[in-house]
Amino acid sequence: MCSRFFGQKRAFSKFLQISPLVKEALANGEGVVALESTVITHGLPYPHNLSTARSLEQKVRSAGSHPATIALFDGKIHVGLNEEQLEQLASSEKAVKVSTRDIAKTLIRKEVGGTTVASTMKIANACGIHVFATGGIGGVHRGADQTFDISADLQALSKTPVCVVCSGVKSILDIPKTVEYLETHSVNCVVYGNENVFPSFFTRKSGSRAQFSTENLNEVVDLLKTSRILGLPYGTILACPIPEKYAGDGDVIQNSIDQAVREAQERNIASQSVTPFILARVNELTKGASMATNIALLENNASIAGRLAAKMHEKRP
Ligand code: PSU
Repeated sequence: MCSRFFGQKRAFSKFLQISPLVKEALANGEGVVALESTVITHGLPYPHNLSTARSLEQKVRSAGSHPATIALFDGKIHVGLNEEQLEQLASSEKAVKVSTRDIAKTLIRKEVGGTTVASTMKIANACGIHVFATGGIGGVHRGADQTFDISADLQALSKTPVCVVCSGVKSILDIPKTVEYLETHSVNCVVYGNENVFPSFFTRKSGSRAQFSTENLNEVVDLLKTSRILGLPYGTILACPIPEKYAGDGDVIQNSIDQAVREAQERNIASQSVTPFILARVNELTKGASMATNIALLENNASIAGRLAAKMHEKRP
């Protein structure tokens, strides 16, 4: 496990550009939270993407940890962005979506790239960052029995010992199959709350159960540390239902999602373009309500991740 970690760090080091603040926080053993950037480049429109990127970093800081937003540009993997870099990323019209497969190609072409959950996990792990916050992970797409469309996020979760704090997966995906896949691939799947029901992104509940639920972040810290001690290479999902007061009107959002999924099929939109298309279309159909909900849950997850990362370094009796 250890040699694997150092091996990966060495392999990435030629391309890693870790910001001085993140470097110092890691060296001092302080909490660091990785933040993905596909949500900036493809998930939210400008300028909401920029204000959200800033507010997520602020939520992590207020919770006692350091943010490390991850993105690719100029042939480097940047971990921790300054204000100018955030602005550049948010306003780039040429940014590509970078899953694990695309890291090398984006580096050699020196493209601007927003990292998905999968690639952000790999990069975070190579830097020794164990906690990562996002909105939703990719999963098994509806109709995957025909299309084979399964997000590389699930593979990364099965092979990368990083904790992803998220609100589950959107019901644009097949939630029961996604949860089943996670179980098959030994990914810890914990609901943060008092009820063991896997959340459904915009709404608090799907019909699926997770591995267990807990209201105690110290228990999550123990789970992560014990998994590491055991040398288990799998990731962990900490699924956080959106706070009640922000939860969307489930029926309205569900109808919009169903319509957007139908339109994506009719227009033959496939592969990496499916999620961005559906997100944008659902936002149009809900007249912006889905974006406000999306931002609220992103911020909530960043706060929880900030608290979790800080607790990873707390001394307990
Ligand atoms: N879910 C969202 N918003 C997003 C994504 C997922 O609600 O922006 C992004 C994440 O970066 C996730 C990626 O890792 O989409 C998954 O894409 P794909 O299904 O192409 O692997």
